[in-house]
Amino acid sequence: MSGPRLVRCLLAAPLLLLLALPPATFAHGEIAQMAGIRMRTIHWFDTQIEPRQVAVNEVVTVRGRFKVSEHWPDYVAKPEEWVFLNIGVPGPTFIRLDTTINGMRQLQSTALRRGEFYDYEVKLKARVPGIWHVHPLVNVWEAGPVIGPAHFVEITGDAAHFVNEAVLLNGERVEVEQYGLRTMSGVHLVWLLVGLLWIGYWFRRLPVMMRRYVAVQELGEAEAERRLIGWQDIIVSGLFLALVLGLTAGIALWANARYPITMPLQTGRVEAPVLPLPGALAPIDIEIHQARFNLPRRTLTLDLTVANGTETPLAVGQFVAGYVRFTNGEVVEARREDDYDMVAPDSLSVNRRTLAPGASTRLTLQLEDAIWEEQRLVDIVAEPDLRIAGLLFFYDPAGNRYVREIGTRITPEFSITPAGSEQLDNLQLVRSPLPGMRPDA
Ligand SMILES: [Cu+2]
Repeated sequence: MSGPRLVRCLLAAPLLLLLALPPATFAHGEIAQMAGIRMRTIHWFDTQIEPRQVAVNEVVTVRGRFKVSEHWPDYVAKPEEWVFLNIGVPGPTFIRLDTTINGMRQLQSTALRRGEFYDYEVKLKARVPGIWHVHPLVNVWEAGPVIGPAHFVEITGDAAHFVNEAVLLNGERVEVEQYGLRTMSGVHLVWLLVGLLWIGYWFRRLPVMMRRYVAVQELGEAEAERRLIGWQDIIVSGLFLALVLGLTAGIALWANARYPITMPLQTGRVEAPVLPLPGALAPIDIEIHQARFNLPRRTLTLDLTVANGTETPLAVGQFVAGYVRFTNGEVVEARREDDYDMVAPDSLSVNRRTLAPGASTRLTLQLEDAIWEEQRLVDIVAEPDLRIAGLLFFYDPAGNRYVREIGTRITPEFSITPAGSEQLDNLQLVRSPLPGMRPDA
């Protein structure tokens, strides 16, 4: 084998290997988004997607709550502009019957306020059989979708039995799946035919390209054009132009006569009302002293002081960042339903079991779970804004729940026991926290 050929073979070998061994797909769409965006935009909780098994035409309800983060990144378009609560499913496998946010119907775009809690409910009608991963999601204008936690819903039955009837404003009852479909196909076919005729005319004598190319090379552009395009071509082109304009006008006139009453798609937005979440009003103050993310241990350690202004002892039960929930097994019961369930049961540990009423307590919280890796939230250490946010849930002995959002810069650690970490902790205890370590609020 000659030298260059050998080199080419060697270069091609890894490519061939790639072709021969297609990599398995582990990613699941949602984790492609920047971790910082997922953890600092919408915090989803109390998500319910029920029932999980339905037949075609049956209704699935997606409901839950979310908080629009106070720590919304500066580089992401703001939710006070235009947002739309939607459902993330693979294609039109459901149709959406109704959506409400804080009890208000939401057919159009809406605006959400940072720092507020929202209750939502979406009713879906099963359309295409299969097993689908159903997420609630909020589309943010110019920022894209912010996805919520998902569950698999199985649709059984036959897609042919799907019914999507609607009564029009003129009283006509129509089946939306087929309504106007023949007209649309007809109009498309007409234009396809016009396009084919146009191409057919110019390609009627072969070869087309080479002959013209040679003429342009030999005669120059102006002379070639004069000789190649004759009177016949000009007349045919004129006829085509007249045909296109005539067809456009004709189809428009026909459509106006056939459908005399039409309504344009509605734009504009309706702003979702703000209703305070009872548990979010309790007098609990949190000061963050330090937040460290240990990459090899997949652990976030939060060093905080919690001032419990309520009249009851509290326990830290849950931390929700974006769509991921970290729960404290001693306080909150949680179960992982499938590999894509975004809950990490028993992943939250606290060095103090309860926070006495009326007192400030220094706490160390550890959130340790492989879910950081699975959901690619560890990528936060590679992002230009090392900051996270999340909701801390406290529980009293009566089972009442209190919520506070925290947000902070984090310090990444790249070895299991970073040198000097102990001394740093002691320093932090004595000194006031570094400016960068303070909560953003
Ligand atoms: Cu999914």
